[in-house]
Amino acid sequence: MTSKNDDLFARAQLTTPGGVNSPVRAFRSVGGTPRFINRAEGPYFWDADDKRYIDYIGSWGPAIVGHAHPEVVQAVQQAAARGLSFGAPTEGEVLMAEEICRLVPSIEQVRLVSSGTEATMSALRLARGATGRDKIIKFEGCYHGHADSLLVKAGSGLLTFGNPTSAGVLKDFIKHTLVLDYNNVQQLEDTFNSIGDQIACVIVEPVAGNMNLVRATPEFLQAMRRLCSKHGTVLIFDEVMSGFRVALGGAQALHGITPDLTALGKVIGGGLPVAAFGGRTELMQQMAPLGAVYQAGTLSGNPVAVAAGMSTLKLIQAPGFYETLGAQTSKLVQGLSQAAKDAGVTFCADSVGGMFGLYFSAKVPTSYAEMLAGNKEQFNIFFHAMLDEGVYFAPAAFEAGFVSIQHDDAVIEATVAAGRKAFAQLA
Ligand code: HOZ
Repeated sequence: MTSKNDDLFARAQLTTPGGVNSPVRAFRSVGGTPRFINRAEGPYFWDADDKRYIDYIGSWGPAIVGHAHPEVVQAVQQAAARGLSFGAPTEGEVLMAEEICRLVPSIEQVRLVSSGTEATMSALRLARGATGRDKIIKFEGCYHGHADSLLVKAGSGLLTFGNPTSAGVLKDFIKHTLVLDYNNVQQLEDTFNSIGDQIACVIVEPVAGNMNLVRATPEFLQAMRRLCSKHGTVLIFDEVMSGFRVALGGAQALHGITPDLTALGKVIGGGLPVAAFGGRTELMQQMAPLGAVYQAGTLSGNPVAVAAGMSTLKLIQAPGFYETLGAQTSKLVQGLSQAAKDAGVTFCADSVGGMFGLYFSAKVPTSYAEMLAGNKEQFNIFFHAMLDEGVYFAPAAFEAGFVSIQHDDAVIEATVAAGRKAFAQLA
């Protein structure tokens, strides 16, 4: 039987590099034909052949209230009817800035942008502008979008395709980027002891979601905070994934750590392009038009995107939202872990709030090296077996997964039942 997914993929490759507009979508790591998604609702989406999948990427995080939530759709429709884009300020942007500052106390002022890449890139520029220093620290396996100076030993698609540092990034652009090991406190301390006063910023995913899911240890984040404060270095939490996902206040709320700047995205756009960076007023006021650090965007604070984001931010504040989201995500990882154990497959899983990781290894990884040691071949077999059963996980072993509030018990149980069949293929 011919598949519309195959047809679309063949056509797409004629006019688009690799047939996709973002590399991981191409299924090159797992093999096979990418599914072309036609529509989505709640915890499900349907491909071009009208096959239904339980969706565990949720647009890589934004679909936290489920796909096409009626309130979000209505907010978008109403905003669109008032005009799509003005290139001038709107009340919605004021409301969103106020809401972000209220929900994330480390953010006293915020600038809205359109993508996580823009948010981290601008935060980096601000840190360098504010400190007058060149060097930055990032951690191996963390992915902060595709700005040049951050595309070094990065996770996500770069890791998936084995090119952790992108071609086309000039050595001159990255000579100031120091890459350290995630969760290695001693190495961080040694680096600060030798060149701390030259470091503009440390940027970190406080829950890494681009090398599968790897938690930062409390000691690691606390050391980072202490060392940055001591040396006048700006601490940037990249919470594009973890923000409003692992808890209402993000990973910084879970850890009780106050970064100087935070990058946000995904959930705050509710599926449309909104991202943000923000932090201490004294720092943020160095941005143009008040200060000398420049950043701008025609679609920044777009009224339709802000409407989607604001209605999503309202829905996630329903009583018990994060308790339910976290509980459902735990049920998923526990159910799959039990299914693997019953089948005799070496497997484990972890979750933080509504974000999870699946690992074909004996223990949950705490570092990039441990994560790389997982059995990628087994993941690929598992991925395709689940896909056949109508369950869509991220098409790469080095990505985190995402659960929505619409993944109820029946959905989780159906996933675990599919998992039992998939693990049986690996036993
Ligand atoms: N870089 C994203 C995953 N970490 C994938 C984005 C996409 O393909 O939509």
